[in-house]
Amino acid sequence: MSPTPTRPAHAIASRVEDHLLHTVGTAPAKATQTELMQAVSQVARAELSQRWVQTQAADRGARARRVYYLSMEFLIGRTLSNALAALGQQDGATEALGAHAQAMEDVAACEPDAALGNGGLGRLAACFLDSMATVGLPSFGYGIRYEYGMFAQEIRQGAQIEHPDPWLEDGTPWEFPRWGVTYPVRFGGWVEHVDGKAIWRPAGEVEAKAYDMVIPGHGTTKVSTLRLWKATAPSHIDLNAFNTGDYQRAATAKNEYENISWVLYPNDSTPAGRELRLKQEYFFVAASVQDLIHRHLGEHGTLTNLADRVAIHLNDTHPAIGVAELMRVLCDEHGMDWTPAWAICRNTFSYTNHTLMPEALETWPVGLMQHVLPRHLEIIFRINKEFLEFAAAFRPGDDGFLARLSLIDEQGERRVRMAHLSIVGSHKVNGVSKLHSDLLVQTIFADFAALWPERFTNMTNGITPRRWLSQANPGLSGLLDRQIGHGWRRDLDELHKLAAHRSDPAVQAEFMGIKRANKARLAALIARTTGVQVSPDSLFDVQVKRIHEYKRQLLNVLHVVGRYQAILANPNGPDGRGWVPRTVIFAGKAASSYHTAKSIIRLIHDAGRVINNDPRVGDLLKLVFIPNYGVSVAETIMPGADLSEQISTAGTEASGTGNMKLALNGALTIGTDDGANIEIRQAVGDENIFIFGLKTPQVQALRASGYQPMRYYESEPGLKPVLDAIAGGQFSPDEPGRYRGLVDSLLWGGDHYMLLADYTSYVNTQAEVDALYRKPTEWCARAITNVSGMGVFSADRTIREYARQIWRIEPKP
Ligand code: 26V
Repeated sequence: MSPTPTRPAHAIASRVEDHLLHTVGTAPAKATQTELMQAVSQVARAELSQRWVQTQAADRGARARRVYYLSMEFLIGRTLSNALAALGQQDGATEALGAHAQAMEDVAACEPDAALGNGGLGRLAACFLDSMATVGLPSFGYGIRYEYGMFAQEIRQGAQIEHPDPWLEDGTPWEFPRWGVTYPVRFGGWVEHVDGKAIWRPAGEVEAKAYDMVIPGHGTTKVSTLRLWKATAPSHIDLNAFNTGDYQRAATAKNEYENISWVLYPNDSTPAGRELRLKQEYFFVAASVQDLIHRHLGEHGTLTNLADRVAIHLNDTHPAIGVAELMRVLCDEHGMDWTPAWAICRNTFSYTNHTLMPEALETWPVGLMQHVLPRHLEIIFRINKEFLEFAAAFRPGDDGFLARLSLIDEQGERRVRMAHLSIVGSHKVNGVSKLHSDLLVQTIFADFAALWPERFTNMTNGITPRRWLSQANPGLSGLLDRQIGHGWRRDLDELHKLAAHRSDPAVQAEFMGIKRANKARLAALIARTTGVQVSPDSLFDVQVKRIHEYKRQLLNVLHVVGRYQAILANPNGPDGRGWVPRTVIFAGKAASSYHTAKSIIRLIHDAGRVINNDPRVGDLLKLVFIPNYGVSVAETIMPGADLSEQISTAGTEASGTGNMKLALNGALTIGTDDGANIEIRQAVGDENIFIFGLKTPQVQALRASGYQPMRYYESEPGLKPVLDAIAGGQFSPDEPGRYRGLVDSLLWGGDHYMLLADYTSYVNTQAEVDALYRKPTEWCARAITNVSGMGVFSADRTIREYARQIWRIEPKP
């Protein structure tokens, strides 16, 4: 593929000057980096705006079937470099900035991240938008325009401190406020039943205002739209208060409405059962449903063919109330009968599950739903009644079966199970890796799978190669362009061609040179953010992701402490050949109320302080934690990694996507037989990945037979001194008991994620990693093989599968 035709550089330069003067309002000669970022963004924005108008007109003209991707989270990151790449304006922009003696990289870094998501689920949604635009799928993303995104993480004395993220403070060049696209969203009140008709008498109302972000496709002029909703007070409300002169009351009232879109819920340790969260969910779903119905009626004039023209996708259960909302709109507002409405509903919706963790499955107290959405609760009860009648006929007399299937959990405080609503209301339900999809039908959704086996399917996750290779790793991209051509950006399977060069000395030398430069860049980031100097010649061992017990960052720390002790005990290395120098790099945020996760962050810092300052260790071992992990930080980390840590307990990580980003950038994986690691192993071959530890059935069997972590503590070589050092305060001499609880949760608390059972296998496999790293040409050949095998993990592949098998939309070639 030749990337989008490039505009003459001088044309871009003159437009930048123009925007500096007329849009930014500054003298071009005096423009700061931020002002230059603004001006260059405006140049790209204008071009994207044209593409947006053209795509919309084409889709409208074709009365295209569209997919609406409903997600509470879109973790976009920065937009400028991505937009310039899609428009073929990179060279022009670089040249224009050169005239101001500025580098593109520094100017682009002035843009704040749009961090409207927590982690994997939100970033996946952002990668999907990129792919939907690139494969030319008529599509909209719908979400919330949070005023405050994911909290910023500061580390103070080793502990995480959260700060608000006012990313919109200085405005963003990337949004298009859609004046006039506003919808009312109602809450509360009661329901009257008159002549068999339900009439909802809401107690309150807010307005949802549309703000669009244009999502450019790559190698195409197609774009997609991310429509985000902002909550505002209906104008008549505050006017009344102002008229009476009561400004204080007016301001308070306004806040009560507008707080709905203020802040992203950062809590993914346990779902927040807060009323405001439920209101957020309904707010963006109700606005989106009104918007898509308005568009559909404009094009088709009837709702009877809605399911033929519209696919609505639920990204996890957060938008699941949409099932009840669509029923309400069809029946109560458009007078449709229940049965045809229900058929439309089921044929329109599809749902992705992103986690097996029982504590993460969303439920809402019936009482709260009655209070916030009384009509929706009635609808959910009716859906449930008809569903349970159907299920009872399937397995007569089995009350346990019905109780497990019910949309209402009747144990204790009655709660609505949002996953059940999503499954019953959808025609397809998918997991995000083969293993995860299998486990869904074997475990948490087994009863539904017995009823409807054909409803369940797999869509293995993917990532966009534009951001995660082309943009993040220009060095490696250049090598690929020279060796296999440019086509991989739109057809990642082309990477296969690289395999033939895996042992070519010239290619290897270049590949290693690129990795070395990326590591130097990462080392500079580490020095800047942590003050620790690390050597780019050491093995860069990377674990970057949200901090969760099941992801087992603590297992990684146990290995680091074990290695520290071994270096002290044996300075000449385990076999007298010295130690392979390692830099162990962590990054990730802990949910603010997740104490164990925060304690793990603190332990990393405490252990790092001791190890990094021990003169006996020197460069042989460094332990660092890069603060404020997010999309932009990840773009520097991924290209600089040698080793990718994907060490969750088998059967707990739904897929992982960081595993794909790291392998795509030439890191070897050390990982468990979990999530997409399994498919990565299949893609790169067993010899090119380090898989260790218990497999899912073994985890299940060991748990069933009564796992006793203490046995491992007593018998596994090296484990006891590691745990004793941490628990005894060797790394926290100012507070020796600081990590007693953490260690006790392993020894006495059941070690739920079985760190101790996998410890020895992990440590032994790390020794294999060292052995391979001593042979640079062999390591390099394997790294190249990893890159060449990653084609299948393009989000373009994932989106084509969703389009064909779930949304029934054939993407335009
Ligand atoms: C996880 C957990 C884990 C235990 C405690 C409670 C809790 C609450 C929320 C979550 C995150 C659920 C949603 C999520 O982000 N899942 C991630 O989705 C990614 C994209 O499909 C996938 O690659 C990750 O494996 C999955 O964790």
